Amino acid sequence: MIPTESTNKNRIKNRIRTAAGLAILSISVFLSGCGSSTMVQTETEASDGLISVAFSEVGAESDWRVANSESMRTTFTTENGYEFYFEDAKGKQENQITTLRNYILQGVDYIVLDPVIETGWDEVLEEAKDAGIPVIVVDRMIDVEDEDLYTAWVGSDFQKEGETAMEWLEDYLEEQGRADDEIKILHVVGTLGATSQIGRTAGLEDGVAAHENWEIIAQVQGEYTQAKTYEVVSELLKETQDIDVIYCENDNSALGAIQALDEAGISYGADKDVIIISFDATAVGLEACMEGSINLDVECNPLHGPLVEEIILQLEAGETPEKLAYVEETYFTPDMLTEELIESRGY
Ligand code: GZL
Repeated sequence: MIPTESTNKNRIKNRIRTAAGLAILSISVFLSGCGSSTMVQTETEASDGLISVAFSEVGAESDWRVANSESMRTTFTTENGYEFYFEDAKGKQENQITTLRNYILQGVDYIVLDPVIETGWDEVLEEAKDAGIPVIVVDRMIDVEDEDLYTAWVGSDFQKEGETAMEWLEDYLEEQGRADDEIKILHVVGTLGATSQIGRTAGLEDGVAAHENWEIIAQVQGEYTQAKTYEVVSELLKETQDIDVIYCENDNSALGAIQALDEAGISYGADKDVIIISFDATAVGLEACMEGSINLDVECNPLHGPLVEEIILQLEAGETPEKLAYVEETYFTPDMLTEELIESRGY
């Protein structure tokens, strides 16, 4: 959607504010001796009439992440009236902070941040605020002293995702006649400190606390990747194979666990010994679910681009967006899935 006349006026106002903010920032940074000697660029390269949107992405660690990046790229196109900047932090917060500082010096109109972990953002977001650049947080949340350091957040209710998994597990065990069995759970944890990890772990731990016959027998760090999960689950299977459920905090971790189970000759999935629970509902996860290798895949919608654009257009029109915007999500079991449905989802 091409911005209207009023949005151009707001942007010019924004840029004047940005230039002033940057002038102060560059003088203070220069005087403090830790700034570069080159003149601070106070304007992006964006040709006139385009809104510059600069995205700091966590990395490319999972299929979910790739879909999230693609959603932003396909939303903020030149045809839609945007100049889009993108940096992949390779999972490192220090890379994101450097990227944000570069965006601030470029004087972009908007910063979009997917924070690898929740803490450590106050200082750089103060700099963005001083430069007059609104920050929209997506996916994971930030834990900052001053909530005004970000304008809005778009993402999922991760604890609810975990609770959904626990409610499904209770019903599934009931159907299987295992409601009173001792249930041993292996927990494959996502990136420690990520909001998605904090929420999904809380959902699991609350579910276990509510069932005295359920027990988490081990927590291993899968880091949201197939390779790391394969490594840590393979190691654990050398110690014990007395496992009823493997709770994987994303699809790539579920695929890593499945790879380790295959090598150990352990059956898993629909109506088998080991129940596999996963999160994200990306195509790779849903394919495994449809064939019965994953019992439950809880959706985590990565398509944040359109919601972020709604927020930016509200700001351009001088309106105040909601602080928090939750994406719609559901869950999938093998009986719910077809090739057509998976194809239709686009990620
Ligand atoms: C969830 C997101 C998580 C995904 C993983 O919103 O933060 O990070 O569940 C991704 O696949 O790596």
